[in-house]
Amino acid sequence: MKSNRLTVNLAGLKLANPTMLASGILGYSAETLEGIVAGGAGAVITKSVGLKPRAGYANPTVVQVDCGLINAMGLPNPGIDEFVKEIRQAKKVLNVPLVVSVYGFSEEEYAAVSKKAADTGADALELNVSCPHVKETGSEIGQKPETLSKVIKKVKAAVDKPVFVKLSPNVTSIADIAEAAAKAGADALTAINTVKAMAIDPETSMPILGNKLGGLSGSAIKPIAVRCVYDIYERVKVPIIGCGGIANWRDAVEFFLAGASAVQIGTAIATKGSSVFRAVSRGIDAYLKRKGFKNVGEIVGLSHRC
Ligand code: RRO
Repeated sequence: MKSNRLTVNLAGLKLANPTMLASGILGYSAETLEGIVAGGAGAVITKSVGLKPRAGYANPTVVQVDCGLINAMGLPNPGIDEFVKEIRQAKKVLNVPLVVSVYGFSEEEYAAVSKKAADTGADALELNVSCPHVKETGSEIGQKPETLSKVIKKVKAAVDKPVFVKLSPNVTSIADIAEAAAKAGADALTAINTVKAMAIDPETSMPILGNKLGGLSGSAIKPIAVRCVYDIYERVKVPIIGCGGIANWRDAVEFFLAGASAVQIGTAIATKGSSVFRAVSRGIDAYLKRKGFKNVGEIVGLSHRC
């Protein structure tokens, strides 16, 4: 939908509205991304891609629980050399910014994958330093400030595009991690990735997921995500992208008030379909109009006044 109230400049990316597809449940083919944009997303983020192809974990990889989903996909992806074909195609058909989510097992890998994605046309990178259950990448990098800083600096030196950094809630102080990321040059911080979780089947007496441990997403984690955004906003000046359990305009507004400049939606697509983006945007627009605000930027961090 077109409304000046909804436009956002996010670290140089111009968004017609502040809703973005979260990396994770969808986003490999240009065709699926096109469907999400048709549903009203202001930007899209791909599933995480690495240097080499990865099969991911054995099934089951997703389990539905009260108020959400627990997933342990295990970073399945075709590898960047194959994925550049999708980036090229996506750039041809999408009229919104395309952000490529990147992971690696070393700072060199993060930089190499980021460079290939940027050279192929990605408008920005989002570094996945927060996947909760793959060894030697994801949160194993994002929970160590020094390692995280090295990764970000290496990527920033390799690309000339905005670098977003997606943070994990599974740490003692997300504000400390956010500060390290900001000092290393992150252009925006995404908060949050999934919360470490598991489910056990009483009949078999066994963990349900193939990997046993997974990450919880959906409305169950929204209050955790709002708290994380609030904590980060208190500490750093870098723009924040809120993510975690957003399914309607009220959820999105809560994140803006906590300090987010844009929001990502993922799990809600499973129940609401891709039109959730347009529905959320329309609701935010109506709220801003009713409250007399000219642009969504005016409500970012408003809950910090006292
Ligand atoms: O692929 C996954 O299992 C996965 C990833 Br990369 C992530 O960042 N967060 C998550 O919950 N699952």
